[in-house]
Amino acid sequence: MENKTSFDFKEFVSWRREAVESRLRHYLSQDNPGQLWESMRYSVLSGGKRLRALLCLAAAESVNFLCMEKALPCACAIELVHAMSLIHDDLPCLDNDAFRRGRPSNQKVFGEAMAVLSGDALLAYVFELLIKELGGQVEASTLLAVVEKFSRALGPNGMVGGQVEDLVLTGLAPDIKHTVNLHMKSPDIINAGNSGLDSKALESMHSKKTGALIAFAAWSGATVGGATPTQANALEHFGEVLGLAFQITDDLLDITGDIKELGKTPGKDQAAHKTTWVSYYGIDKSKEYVMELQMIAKKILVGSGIKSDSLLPLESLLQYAVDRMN
Ligand code: GRG
Repeated sequence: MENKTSFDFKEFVSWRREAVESRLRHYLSQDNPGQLWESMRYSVLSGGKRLRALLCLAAAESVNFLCMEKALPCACAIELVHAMSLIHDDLPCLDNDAFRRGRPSNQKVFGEAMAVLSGDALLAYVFELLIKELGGQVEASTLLAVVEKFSRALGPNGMVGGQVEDLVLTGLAPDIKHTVNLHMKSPDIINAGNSGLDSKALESMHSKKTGALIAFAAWSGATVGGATPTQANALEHFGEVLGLAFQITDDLLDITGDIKELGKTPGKDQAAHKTTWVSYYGIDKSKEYVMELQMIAKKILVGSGIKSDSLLPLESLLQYAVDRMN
């Protein structure tokens, strides 16, 4: 893609991050007293790369360069849900992590019960906000499509389903195989256990657990920005591929990263005998696959029908997702 020098990625990111932070502070304003709001603010307003929000805004701006404001509620809704998933992920019943974003995790500060409840509250609040804030800006049919896709990205066919597949793959949920069998369409995974694991099972888990929300970020931004269905679908596909590259990078960082830079405890996957891309394929093959995914994602952008100059932020975000140190 030409004309790379005229695009300043640092400036793009810093502007939009500030807009996202400011809107999130507004949504979780100090005017709301009490421990529940405290706990919600603690986790949401604790930094983070805001990659999903940036992706949503970049997708929106790729089809309509004046629509950052319009896409902001959606971008923030995604970050709110992402924060809730991190709160729950750090609970003793899942990853049992004491650190997140460079400070004690929510459950360590507010206790387990409040961590469960603030995650729940965030999840419900997201839909209240989205309907109120986006509802005034887009057609009702667009809002409905966004809400439907968002719910799907989070539920049994998305993040929660992926988290359950993760438990099953890692052998941490032997007793629920029967239950899973009743509710999910992933017989490969259900029958795999650790020994029969294959790349399909890993991709299925990653694409639901991490990829679904990232793909939704790209699709929703494009849709709110006024993309044609073909363009929105192309960016969704781009998000899926970026999501997988991002997750494999995350698995690599768990091995190669350090606690200061990561802001969370490295080595947790290995310690918990977790099934990750890296534990299955090794470091070198995983890195090669990330590069391959990058090429695929770039091709999807080129074939999206969107002007190449307008795609520069998305292309840079792709690079950032795999070059990051945290
Ligand atoms: C959605 C209802 C509902 C429940 C959540 C706990 C759970 C169910 C799912 C776990 C999802 C999860 C935590 C996946 C890992 C994704 C991942 C790689 C997170 C790290 O994301 P970064 O690096 O974090 O973008 P920052 O801190 O930068 O925002």
